[in-house]
Amino acid sequence: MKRALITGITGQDGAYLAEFLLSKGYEVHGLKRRSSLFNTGRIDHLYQDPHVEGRRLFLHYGDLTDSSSVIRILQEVRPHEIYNLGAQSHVKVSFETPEYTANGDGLGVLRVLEAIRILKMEDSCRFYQASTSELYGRASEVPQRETTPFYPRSPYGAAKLYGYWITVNYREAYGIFGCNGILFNHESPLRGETFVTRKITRGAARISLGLDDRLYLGNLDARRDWGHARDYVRAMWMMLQHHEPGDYVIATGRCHTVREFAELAFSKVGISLKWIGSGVEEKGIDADTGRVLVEVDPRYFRPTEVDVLLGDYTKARETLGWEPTVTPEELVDEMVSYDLMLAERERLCSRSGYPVHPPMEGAL
Ligand code: NDP
Ligand code: GDR
Repeated sequence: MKRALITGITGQDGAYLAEFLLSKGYEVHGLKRRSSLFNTGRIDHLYQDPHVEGRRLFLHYGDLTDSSSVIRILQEVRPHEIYNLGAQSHVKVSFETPEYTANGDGLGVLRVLEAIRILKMEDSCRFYQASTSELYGRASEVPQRETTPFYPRSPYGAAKLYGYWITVNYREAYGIFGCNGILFNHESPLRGETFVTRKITRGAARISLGLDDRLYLGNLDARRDWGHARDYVRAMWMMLQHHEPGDYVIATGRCHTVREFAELAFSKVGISLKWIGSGVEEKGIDADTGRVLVEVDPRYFRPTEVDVLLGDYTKARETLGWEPTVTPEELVDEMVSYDLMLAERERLCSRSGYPVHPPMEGAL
């Protein structure tokens, strides 16, 4: 039985990947960091009682900022495949916590690679690094492909740049089967609520049920190539099954503005958004009632922005046979349906007199 270790198993991609690998018959191990509240909500449905024979999902406490825990877990698990997904993954937050982000997202990659070397697992273990389209930042060409020069625009992008190159270096220096997946934005109902797509689908659902009045967003002109996380974790696995290691762009080849994504999400709850004003004064109004539903809040602007990301995934298609299967419309549909279900549940609780605590203002 193949064994895989996933760092970041409690995150969006970690949850989809764990489910995918279990369905392929793997024994799956996850590195999970300690938190003061339960943080396994995304993988609870995969949980197996530790007292039951034959379980295939195991969690280990550790942290990418702690070499000793990384080495210990690798030694215990001896995985055939490592998927390094753990990271402080929020671009805006990386401006507030640049050193922390560099430590986890940059040096964290080195710690895993060094652990492979220390334990002499270079020939027995394949390594996937969660690289990102944020490496392109202010890109010199659109669409971006594997050969497009990198120009990161955030502490997050700069930390991931180190992770990218140290993976390439350990491949060339020590023969480690290391792959970089240069993944463009990918979303799902499991996406964190502070990323723009989920913030929008959640906001549209809550506004439509009368739980919220308004949604505050930052740069409406940013353009992103949004795919579905389920398609993208399959690409990670395909990279590690190929006969030689490589670096691959994973994208859909289509991009939309944040404004367009909002229009699509609101249309799914029966609201037609119309835009008035411009710049920070721009507002999204309900075309039928004139009520303001979306406002721009400069708090969500970034000191340096990435204007347009659009990926060319030709190499992945031709070499791995990978293709995205979910359209943007289907993605929005799935996310809005899920958020409508959550909002409906909250409304029912509140109507039945149970206390409901929405996130603190400003947290999203
Ligand atoms: P999430 O933010 O949903 O998940 C991040 C995971 O990393 C969580 O499990 C988190 O744990 C864990 N983590 C954070 N810091 C540490 C640490 N110091 N040690 C161990 N684990 C840590 O991200 P996604 O699932 O969306 O993304 C997965 C990876 O792919 C990330 O590396 C991200 O940067 C990268 N990426 C994501 C893209 C996307 O569009 N989603 C695109 C390109 C790259 P906890 O649950 O405790 O917070
Ligand atoms: P991104 O995702 O920065 O691309 O990083 P995010 O959804 O945060 O932002 C996308 C674009 O939307 C603009 N935007 C807003 N963003 C947020 N979060 N909140 C807002 O209110 C808002 N309004 C407008 C942003 O300015 C930006 O241009 C994601 C992460 O998953 C990274 O880990 C990953 O590497 C990249 O995708 C590829």
